Amino acid sequence: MAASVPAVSDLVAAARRQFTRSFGEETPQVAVCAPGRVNLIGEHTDYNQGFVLPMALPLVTVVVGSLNLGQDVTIVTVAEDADEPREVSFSLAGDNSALTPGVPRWANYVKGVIQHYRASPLPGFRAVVASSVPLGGGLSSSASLEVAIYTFLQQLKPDGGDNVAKALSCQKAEHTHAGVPCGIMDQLVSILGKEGQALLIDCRSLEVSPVPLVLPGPLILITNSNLKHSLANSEYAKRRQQCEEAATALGKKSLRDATMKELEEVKSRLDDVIFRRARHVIEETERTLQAAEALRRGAYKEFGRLMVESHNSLRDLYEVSCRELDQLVSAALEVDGVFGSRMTGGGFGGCTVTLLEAHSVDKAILHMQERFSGTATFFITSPSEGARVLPLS
Ligand code: GAF
Repeated sequence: MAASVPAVSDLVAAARRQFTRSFGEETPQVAVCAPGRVNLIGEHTDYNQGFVLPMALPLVTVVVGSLNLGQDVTIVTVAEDADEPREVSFSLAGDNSALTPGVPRWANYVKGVIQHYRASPLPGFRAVVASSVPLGGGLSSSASLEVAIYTFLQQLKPDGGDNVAKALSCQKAEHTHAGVPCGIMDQLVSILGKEGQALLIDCRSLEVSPVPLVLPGPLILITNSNLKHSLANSEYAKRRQQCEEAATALGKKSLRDATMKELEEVKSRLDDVIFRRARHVIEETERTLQAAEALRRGAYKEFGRLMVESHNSLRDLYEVSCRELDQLVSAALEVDGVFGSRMTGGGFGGCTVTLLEAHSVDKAILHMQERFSGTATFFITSPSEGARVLPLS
């Protein structure tokens, strides 16, 4: 059975209960949320200035809170599996030393966003964070926290309201405070997500074009392997560096500018690993454009085929998949009515995404459960709204 996605109002209610417990007040002044994302195709292309096709999820991070009179900040998390202190306090007075990354690690995202916020000085605040985005599950729990905090701060002190600049500030927070040299996809889709639409993002111009998912159409099934990935400790930074090496060898600013013909021409001068990394990026960028076109036409079989090609390339050329994700994808593809399936996000654990006919959902879940060596969780999802301010009654 697919799990149900918790309602945003339930998360807000949980955060408000904690707010009352922690601060002794009934009603916070502000409530906001920002979603996680699933990437349909275009993996490891964003930091190569290529294309990506993600959509915002109904899974969100909620922040509720109020302004403090001074510059003191207290934040409490209700995250279920936080194995670190759930409360952190610091002062924004003086230099920025209070914002240095440390423990608890979840608070580093908050500190990073404060540090890179586009208006200063920021007032102090007290806030509670609650999230339905699985932590470390490849669905951008970190970007959703960054964007939720930024959106919350915008209610306390307006920053001019430019969405792209907001995404870039949140991305910077991830670079400086989580040590992950991520691209821009996760933050941008968490801000700009639209109900019923995937977003084709040009990660060079940062232009975003909506790609409607027409109803009644196929469904999107997310399968969490529950194998936690750790981007910071993983090979993510190494992949990025390998791509830069390939671009330099090709005499290009980024792999976005390279063609397979040009890559073949320098093959003899390139290390085989670098060649394979570059090949993935060049072909994945092209696949993403084709996939967006296929989705617009409702050509789901073609879209599914491109998803599978993407997965195979991530497995064989980019080497960011793992046995568990491969098992889940292979199992999904054995079921009638499945158009395509692939790992999604940075890799090394986390989730797969599967496009399938509505009548095949139960069969697909059962089959994946049977074939999978671990314990997976499943949910059906649809494209949802990006970051927003929530009503408080
Ligand atoms: C992670 C990163 F944060 C994104 O920027 C992107 O590179 C993705 O991995 C891989 O496509 O989610």
